[in-house]
Amino acid sequence: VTGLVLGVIGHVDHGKTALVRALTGEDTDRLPEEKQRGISIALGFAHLSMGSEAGIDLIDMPGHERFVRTMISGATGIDAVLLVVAANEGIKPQTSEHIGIAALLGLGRAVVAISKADLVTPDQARRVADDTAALLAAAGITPYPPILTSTVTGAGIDALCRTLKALAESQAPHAEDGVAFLPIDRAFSIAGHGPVVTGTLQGAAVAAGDTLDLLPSGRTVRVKAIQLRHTRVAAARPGQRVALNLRDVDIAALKPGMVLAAPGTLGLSEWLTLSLRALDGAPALKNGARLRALCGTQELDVRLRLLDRDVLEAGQTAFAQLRCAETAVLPAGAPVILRLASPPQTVAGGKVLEPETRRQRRNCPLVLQRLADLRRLAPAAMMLAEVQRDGATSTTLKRLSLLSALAPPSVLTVLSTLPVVVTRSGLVVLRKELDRLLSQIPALLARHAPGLAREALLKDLPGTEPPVLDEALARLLKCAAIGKRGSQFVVPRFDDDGVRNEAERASRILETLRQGGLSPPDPSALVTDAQSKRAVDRLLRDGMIVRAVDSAKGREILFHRDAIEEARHRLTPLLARGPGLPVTAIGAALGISRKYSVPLLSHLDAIRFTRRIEDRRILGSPSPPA
Ligand SMILES: Nc1nc2c(ncn2[C@@H]2O[C@H](COP(=O)(O)OP(=O)(O)OP(=O)(O)O)[C@@H](O)[C@H]2O)c(=O)[nH]1
Ligand SMILES: [Mg+2]
Repeated sequence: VTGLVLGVIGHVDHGKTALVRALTGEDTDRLPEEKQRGISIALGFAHLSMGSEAGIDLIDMPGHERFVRTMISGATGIDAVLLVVAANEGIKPQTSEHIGIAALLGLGRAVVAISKADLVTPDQARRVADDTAALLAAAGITPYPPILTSTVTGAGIDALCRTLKALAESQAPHAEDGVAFLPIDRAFSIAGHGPVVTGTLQGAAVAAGDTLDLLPSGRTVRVKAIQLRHTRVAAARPGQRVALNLRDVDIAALKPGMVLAAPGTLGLSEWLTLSLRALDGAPALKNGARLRALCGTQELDVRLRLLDRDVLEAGQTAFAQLRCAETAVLPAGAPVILRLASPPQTVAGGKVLEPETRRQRRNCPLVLQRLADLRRLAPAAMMLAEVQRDGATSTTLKRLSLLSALAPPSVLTVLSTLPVVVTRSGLVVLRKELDRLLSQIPALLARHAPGLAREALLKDLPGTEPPVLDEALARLLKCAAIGKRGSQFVVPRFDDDGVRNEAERASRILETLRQGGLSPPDPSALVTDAQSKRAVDRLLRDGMIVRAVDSAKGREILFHRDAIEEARHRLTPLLARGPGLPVTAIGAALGISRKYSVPLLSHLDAIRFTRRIEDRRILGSPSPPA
């Protein structure tokens, strides 16, 4: 059981706050103004315990039409809704609008409470229940059978409670392999503790001590402590309502609508690309229309750019872009609700397909095909399509993480199942493109004595993208398959002139291994005679090089100690988070094949830098500072 965040929605005065109190004993109308006017203004938070750590977090939304924006900010990240409709009034405008918003947010699960059943006959109450169920069904939401309730007589409260628990028990766990993202819905300061922000955590877990980006300001903050329902915890998981006590930041710098995100994962979007749907009954939206966009707890002025039509009619689905007057901070997949400023009305909504993008050409088949892929394809197929379509110049690990909303280690895991290679610079290229170059370049150089410069190689290898050529050259240099003299790439000549003694031989082997990095030449190429064997033994004894063994294959590889250091340096951030990585993903991250990654990891396991759990590696016991 993972717990559930439930939004309580419905028209003003239909008894939402009264039901939350009957269920939880908590009064969520806390503000003096709420008491005085008898309506909810701010979001209310209450908790329905289920006897275990998992319970239901209720978010009591205001129903008044002036507070629909507040309702939308509260609906960010919720799992399901409790729709409240008063038996004496039946369906009213914000009943429909809230249902429309729930549907646009992609919420498929709902419980219906018909409130104030004490004020009408059972027949009348049942009619309202039937109307409500039909309205939800028309919006694509299948509710549990409606429950007739009264907070005056207590009727139906136990039944409602049981249904909510059934809903919570069937809640699927939230994925944790995304990018941690917290849209801030409240920010306040607690004497003696400092600034606190609250929200519904998404994407990935956050732990005390973590560093996060505060956006849009871009500053770095640290999580001092975490609370779930007033209880201090070491870490919070996606889908939970959290309160984060922060350090390295002043309360004045924290506002609702800002976002906390895992470092370096999210940027600012001036342009967002969306898959959009117009609500039934909404007025037609023209290309260029000015709208208010509500995304998470952010609210922005935007201009609509329809990519596949000139007018979006009620009920239609389209690809569109939003140009934001101020920058938005949203991951792919985040829901966006669009409203008219006046008269205020929810008209459309959808999901972000591509954050941090630029203006796209309208009515362009290539653009539309790509967007259809982004909307439709599972991560692996989507990533392969991106690499095939864009070539090496624009597909980076960072970009794929942004498009899939998966954390970089999870992207590497997906990529390890695909015929692609991740270069040192984080480019993702098709393996066959790189392999082609790895075989062509030495042959080409052999034909062009004394050698060729990079530009000449580019000209002689038509269709080659510069970053792929650079990766191929770097790999060939590393394994000494080619050499470099000045700006010329050459095929190496093997002459042992000048190698007069073992020490000189040792320094030469050491240099070859240093250049070979994480994919050095085979030991058999280095150890050719008794002298070179003695040299290698000495280097091993001195700790200058490391022997790593793939015991299953009975193969060994010699690494320069700098290469091992480099591997540790690059793997630490990737392994520090999440559930660890399989060998293939680690190989992809380091840009090396299994021939090198398997012995490397068995060495790293042996020195306790890594630890093996099933097919994955995590960081081993912390090594003492170097
Ligand atoms: N007779 C009767 N009155 C009720 C019942 N539930 C709530 N009320 C009354 O209806 C009024 C509105 O109740 P709230 O719970 O504040 O309504 P709400 O949906 O939270 O209103 P907003 O948050 O402003 O949208 C209050 O005066 C309640 O006492 C009920 O079951 N029976
Ligand atoms: Mg209320």
